[in-house]
Amino acid sequence: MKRFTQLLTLALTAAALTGCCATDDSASTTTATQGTQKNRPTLFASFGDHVNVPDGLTADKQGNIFLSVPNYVNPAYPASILKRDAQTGRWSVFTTALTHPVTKLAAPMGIEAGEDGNLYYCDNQYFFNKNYHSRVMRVVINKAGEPVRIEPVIENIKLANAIRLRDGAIYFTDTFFDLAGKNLGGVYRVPFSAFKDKPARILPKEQYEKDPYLLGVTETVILPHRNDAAGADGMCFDTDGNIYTGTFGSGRFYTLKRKADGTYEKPSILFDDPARLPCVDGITYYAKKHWVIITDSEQNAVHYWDIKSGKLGTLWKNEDTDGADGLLDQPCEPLVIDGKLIIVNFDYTFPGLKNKKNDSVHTLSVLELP
Ligand SMILES: [Ca+2]
Ligand SMILES: [Ca+2]
Ligand SMILES: [Ca+2]
Repeated sequence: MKRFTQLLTLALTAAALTGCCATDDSASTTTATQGTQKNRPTLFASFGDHVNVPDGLTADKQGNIFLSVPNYVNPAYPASILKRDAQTGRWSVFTTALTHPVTKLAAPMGIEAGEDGNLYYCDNQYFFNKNYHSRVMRVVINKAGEPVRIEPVIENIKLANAIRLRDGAIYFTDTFFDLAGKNLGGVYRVPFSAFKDKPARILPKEQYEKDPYLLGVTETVILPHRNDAAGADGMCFDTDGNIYTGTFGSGRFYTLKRKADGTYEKPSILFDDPARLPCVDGITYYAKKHWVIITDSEQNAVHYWDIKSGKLGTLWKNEDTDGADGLLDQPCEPLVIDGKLIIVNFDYTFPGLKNKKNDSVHTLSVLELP
């Protein structure tokens, strides 16, 4: 795999030299189109078509950043995981993603660096086949930091979306249950012990109430201008281990409170006003302010939930754009690193979003956190 990755990196470097190179921290000179004028995002990175749809972000202990790249717009470019070297700031292909034996495609979404030195990611097969082909995958990494192999650890998922690791378990969201009359999504917890010998399997959705791995469900109230039933999308913990999640289709924002014994209360709604928050995509925790940061794919916005005051605020919002100057173009996963917020622009549009075009500019944005 190392040799293949090196060859691919060389090929992509050559492509970059002909006009699609990644850049960091480029200053922006154009003015904002709309929204809160402070916190204006700037361009963090821009890629050629080998990154035609990026999604997830994580950082390892050394500060290297990993970006998952499902490439839904043009899967002729293989789905992959890119790495930004903490020392040089250079991007390269860390590995291509493992394809599914039925769909022959891969689609890495939420990604998290584990304490064990490996990478874990959600493989979203739902856009190719809705019949439970999505999985949680592990990229096994050796002591030299090179990827050795990729293997499934959790199977039988509908739309594996966000992933977090904590207390010896994988937590992930499944965005669709596809049960008639109920627009459900779910948050799952699968301990590492459950996939020691072979991949763990969650139950089919008809049996969700009996699934020992299911922590709780979300419910989406469909917005007419979107007609999107998508449920639980992003997910994070705060320092006390409480979980936050929200629905992509309607922006209903939930918490699952951690009990003293380490189990979780059922989800309770913290905020439910689609006029202000119509869509929850990526979620991350900003410890310094005790905020949950939320990207809003519909409105090209970044919001925050102030846990102490129980109020929603907006850091930034802009109109439709291709993102070339760093503005948001259907923002998905955010990452807090070194006092900055890096935001991936998914730019793979769905009905009713501000983003009207899967354009040819593929970017990450960055904004300074207060
Ligand atoms: Ca997502
Ligand atoms: Ca774009
Ligand atoms: Ca766009």
